[in-house]
Amino acid sequence: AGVAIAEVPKLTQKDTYKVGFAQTESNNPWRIAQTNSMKAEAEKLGFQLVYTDAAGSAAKQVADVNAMIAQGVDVIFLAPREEKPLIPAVMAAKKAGIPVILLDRSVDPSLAKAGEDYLTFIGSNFVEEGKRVAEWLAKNANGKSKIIELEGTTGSSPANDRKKGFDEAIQAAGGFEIVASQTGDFARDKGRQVAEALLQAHPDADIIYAHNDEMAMGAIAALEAAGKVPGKDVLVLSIDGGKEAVQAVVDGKIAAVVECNPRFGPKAFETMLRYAKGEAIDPILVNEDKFYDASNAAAELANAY
Ligand code: GYE
Repeated sequence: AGVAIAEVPKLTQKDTYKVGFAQTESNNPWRIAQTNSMKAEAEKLGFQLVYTDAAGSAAKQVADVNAMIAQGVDVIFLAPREEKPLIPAVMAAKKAGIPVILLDRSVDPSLAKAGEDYLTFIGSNFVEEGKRVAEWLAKNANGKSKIIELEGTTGSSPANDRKKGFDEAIQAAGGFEIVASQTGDFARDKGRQVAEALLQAHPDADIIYAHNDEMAMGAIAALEAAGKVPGKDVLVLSIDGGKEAVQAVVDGKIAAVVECNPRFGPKAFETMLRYAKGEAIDPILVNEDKFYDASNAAAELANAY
């Protein structure tokens, strides 16, 4: 008595499925690419997709998942905006007998477990992404050393892990100093505003590390407004690797970008179908990410999302 059932709900094999996809927001090209990839794959398979957009609100996203449960979807793909507030949604789906697959962001591992409360997490290794940025700097910063870090959405797994991976690797490299680290909420305008304020407070900063392309583009606007030349006075680095950012690498405004692959559709639905067949699913399914800098950006531009 009082012991939780340590098992993900089963998924029966059927000809077609009604599938929920609870998106977190749609304010950037990465999100749009992810949504398009999910919609295209559902269409290809002839599955009905119940799509919701939480518009940047964790509370709305919980309500969206509850609405999907009420509609009786077979499975829920969830891109949890933040690590803790979406736990009740994961637990409600489990209780209703609906398997959840986490896409692109994860939930707090001390509060919900893969293979128990949800099936698996499909996405990038964010610690590794942050580490790759730091390792590039350790080799190529050319004496630049004072870093402004623009963090993603507070409490989201990519913001937590991109900070962890970067901060640890940059400390280990030695010779660098993170002079300020503040959230820009993964958004362009917020990134611009925060970069503007931090550049005023730390005029000697010569590196900006942004947790995503949107904030990097905002930081470039802030630098230019302050009369500084991105790529020359200040190195800008980011994560995501959308077309605009890869073009900025070609133009010399962004020094390097770690890709975060947004094309989830094929892998998401394949995983769901393997589960329905009764196959064992790994607790984490890691996406492969490319890396762009001046050495390959022009050649890779056409492949960027
Ligand atoms: O980097 C960002 C998006 O969760 C990995 O969220 C995703 C991040 C991505 O809004 O641009």
